[in-house]
This record gives sequence, C-alpha cells and structure tokens, in this order.
Amino acid sequence: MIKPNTSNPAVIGWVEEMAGLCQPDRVFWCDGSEAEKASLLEEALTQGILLRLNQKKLPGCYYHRSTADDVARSEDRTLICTPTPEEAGPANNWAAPAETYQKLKGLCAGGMRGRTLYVIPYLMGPPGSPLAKVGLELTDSLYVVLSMRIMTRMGQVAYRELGSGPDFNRGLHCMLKMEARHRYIAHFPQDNAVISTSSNYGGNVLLGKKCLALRIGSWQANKQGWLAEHMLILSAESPTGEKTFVTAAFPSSCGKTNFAMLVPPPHLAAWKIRTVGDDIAWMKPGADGRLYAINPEAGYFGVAPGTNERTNPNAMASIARDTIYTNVALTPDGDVWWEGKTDEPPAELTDWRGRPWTPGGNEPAAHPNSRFCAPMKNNPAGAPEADDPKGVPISAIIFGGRRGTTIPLVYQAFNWIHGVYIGATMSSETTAAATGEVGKIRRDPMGMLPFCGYNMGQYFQHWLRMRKKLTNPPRIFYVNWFRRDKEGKFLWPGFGENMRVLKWIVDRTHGRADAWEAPLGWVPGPRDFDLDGMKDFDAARLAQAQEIDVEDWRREALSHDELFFKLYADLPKELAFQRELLVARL
Ligand code: OXD
Ligand code: MN
Repeated sequence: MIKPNTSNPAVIGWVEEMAGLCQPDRVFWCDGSEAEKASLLEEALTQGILLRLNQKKLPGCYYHRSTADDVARSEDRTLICTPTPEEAGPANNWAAPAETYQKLKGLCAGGMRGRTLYVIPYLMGPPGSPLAKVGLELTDSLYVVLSMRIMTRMGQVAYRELGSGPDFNRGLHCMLKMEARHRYIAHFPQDNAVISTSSNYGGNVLLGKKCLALRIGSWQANKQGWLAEHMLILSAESPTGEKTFVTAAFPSSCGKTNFAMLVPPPHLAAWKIRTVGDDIAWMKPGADGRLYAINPEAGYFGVAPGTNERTNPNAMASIARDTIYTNVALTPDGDVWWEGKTDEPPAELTDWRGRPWTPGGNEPAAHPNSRFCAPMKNNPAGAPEADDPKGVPISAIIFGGRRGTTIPLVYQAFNWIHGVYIGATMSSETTAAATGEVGKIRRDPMGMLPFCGYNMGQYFQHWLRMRKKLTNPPRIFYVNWFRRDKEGKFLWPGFGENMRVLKWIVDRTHGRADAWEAPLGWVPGPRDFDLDGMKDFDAARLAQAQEIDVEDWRREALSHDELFFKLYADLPKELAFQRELLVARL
C-alpha cells in the first residue's frame, strides 16, 4: 500500500479495511493535482478506458463507452438499507442492512485482484460552507476517478475540510465483472455509507451525486432540519441589477440544465440568467428566516441529445473543453455527435456501441441517455455565488414535469402547504435517464422519487415542518414546458422563451406582477405575461397553454390517489385536505 496522503486515522483505517476486503494489487491515494490528472489520463488511454477526441476541436476532451446494459440509473437495483422497511418507505426498495453488507462484501471480496484501488477524497459544496460535506470514494474505475475530479471538489481540500474526525461518507465502488445480476447501489444512511457494484454508469457510480448528495443527503436533512433536493439553482438579474435566486425541481432529463443556463430572447436581453447549479440544491434556513441554497457539485453531468447552439449555447461552451463524453456518437475526425446536435447528421459516424452508422436507419447514433461531464467553471454564464459558502437566498421554488396534456404552462401555489401539495403530486413522462419504459406517466414527487433516501410520506411531513423555520419562505410555482396541441405540436416554444415565464415568477416574488385566482392556483393576468416579439405565439395560444380542463383535472386529482394510497401510513393529513380543496375549487 502506497503511503496515505492524509493522517486522518478514520480515513486510513477504513481504506485499510476495504483494501483488505477487495485485495487490489495497489492502492492509489488521489491528491486532485494537475500532474496526477495528466498521468491518470495517460493510464486511461493506454488501458482503452478513454479515447482521446480531436484535441484541435475539443481540447482536453475524452470519450468513454459503457457496456450496452449499463447506460442509465438502475432504479430497481437501488437499495435503501435502513433498520426497518418503514424508514425506507413504500416508494423505495428496502433491504436489511446486515444481510446486504454481508451479500455485497461477499461480492467485493477479492474483487479488485489485479487492479488498482483509487482513494478519492472529495468535498460536496464550497469549502468553508456549513452545508458542505466530505466523502471518500474507493473505486477501481479510472473513469470514475476522472469524472469525480470534474463533478466534485476533489483532493486535499477534502482532507482539510474533514480535519481529524471520522465524519465522512464511506463509498465503495467495485466494477467486478459488470454483470447486471450483481449490480447494486446500496445505501446505508445510518452509517453514511454506500456500496455500488457491477456498474460504471455515472448515476450509479459517481457516489457524491445521487447517492450522497440526494439519498443519504435527504435522510440527513430530515434529521437535521434542512433540505437536499433534485433542483437546479439559478440567479436572475433584472435590467436594474436586482438579483433573484430561484430553484427548480424537474425529473431527470426534463431540462434542468437548459433552464439553469437559459439565454433570454432578444426582447428580454437586458435580463441575465446565471447558473449556480443544474441538478442538486442543499438548502437551509438562514438567521434572516430565508432559505439559503448551495450547489454541492462542481460540474455538470448532463444529457447530450437535444443540446445545441440554439437550445443551450452555454452548455455547448461548457462542453467545448476538458469534458468526458459517454455513449455519444463519434465522427471520423474524432469529434462527437448526438441526435439534435445539428439538423442534419454527418454522413458517417461510429455509434455509441462502436458500430458504423449512417443516417436513415431506425436506431439513434448516440444513446438517448448519453452524457457530458464538464467542469462548471467552463460555463460562461456561471454565477460567482456558486462558490459562496453562505449560499444564495431563494425567492422561488419551481416544480415541473413533462406532460403532453392537462397541466398548464405556469401557475403559482396559494401558499407553502399548497406548494408542497403541488410538488408532492408532480408527474412526468418517464425518460431514458433510468432503465425501463420511456414515456409513461408516473408521479415523481419533487422529482425525488428515485432519490429520496427515506420514507416519502415523512419527506412530505419534513417539507411541511420546514415552513415553521422560515419567516420569509420562497414562493412556490409549477410549470410544464411540454404541453401539446391537438396536432401533437408543442404549445410552448420553451428554451430561451422560458425567460418569459421566469420573469413573471420573479416579478411575483417581488409583488409586482398581477395574477388571477384559478382553481389550480394563481395564474398570470393578461397584461402580466410578456408576449412581445414572439413569433407564432399569441394570446390565443397562451390561453390554450394555460387552459384548465375541469374533466381532465378531475381525473388528474383522482390519479393523485395512486401515490397517496401507497404512502397512506405516513401521508400528512394536510395533503389529503389540499386534494379536497382542489376538487372543491374545480
Ligand atoms: C442525473 C439524473 O443524471 O437525474 O442527474 O439521472
Ligand atoms: Mn438529476
């Protein structure tokens, strides 16, 4: 074992124990330095784990291909191992901690023979932030090491923040033989520990992200009085220089990255949107009674398909250098391509599985869940506040999903409890970000269905309790960019035009935009939704996008019961009352 680069006894003891279990040939203690990055990259290229992309077009960019059955989060293999099943709740896959440790340690025993165990110290959140957390990931995947280097503040900074104590997340990742039957992403919230086996897909193996920042994070947040949420954080600067901070929870692959990097249309160009985070928010009440948020991450692990200069120029700039691409298609000259990157596909490509590809066939060239992993400092619209240890005060929380029918473009909750209800009943068509059927409507409360590390009913109670700690709570909104007309065309153009919706939301939080009381909540008054300069979208189209069809909504309210019945034992009564009120208003 090479000499550790920390004197922390708990770290050294745990690494020794895990190395004893996995029996790697070598233990490599990462320090996060540039020299280390260069040598690990060389090693990854030599081993064929990464391919070097065209360095003239994409400086510092590399390509990774994962095995064909390991391209998305495996929700059915994700376990919450609390002492009792009730703590994990009916929306999670529960497994008994002792038995799961035994089973997974059995799988990992000797699992790194002939390989290197990399010790990754990382920090989630800006150094010095009261909300920041230290994790240690032990992995035999160089892809994981190089990606964690982008997604987190990795290296000595983590040991400095940790000091000499034992309070860090213990994450063990063993690739094993990558067989799906041995794939587990097991969380042990009581021990602040995660074991992930037989996968190399980001959401299953970059353990700081979904595992620590959301599943373990939400469990800790419930105990400690804060919130760990699947939310982007953005700063909206008005033409007068006033900054308003907003978070938004959309399910995976529903446009959080695009919204966080929004470029306003020419008519609203005096507004500046900057990104604090694109996926996760940790939020805590401040001494002034407002809710403060940090982004625990340092990079973007975003969905490539659909990303282009029109839909998200800031993402395109962010991924132009120092980025690891996974499962996109390759051009003959070592560039990357995915569906939607350009209107016309190149004449020939290598597809995400490594096969020759030409246009006209039925299969996409890039996997629908192909990804980029890029440092947030590349983002030309990055908010300086992303590094502020205090975090940013949140004025609005937006919930939203992908729904072709029923749900209007935007409405505002009447109050916090009503807001929790609209978040709790959030629904969306499933996407390629998780394995399983795509396009099926499912309830995804607060976008947290796959990420809440404890009982969802108690999670709702926690949200309701949080109100008592806030004298100036964020206002809560719901949006749906994805409603279609009778011809199946999207009613709302989306992307940069979402600025118009955001402007109404921001103005509402400052008490300067009008609204009408509708059965679902407050909706924009006719003069408060800015339609100036829009092509092919007028007041009549807006009315269609905002329409509340009472029959559709009766059905919608009934379908809320599907999830509510499942969570019945712990469901706060307030939410059942909210449903009654909604039905009465309809
Ligand atoms: C993600 C996801 O990768 O939500 O962020 O799946
Ligand atoms: Mn996500």
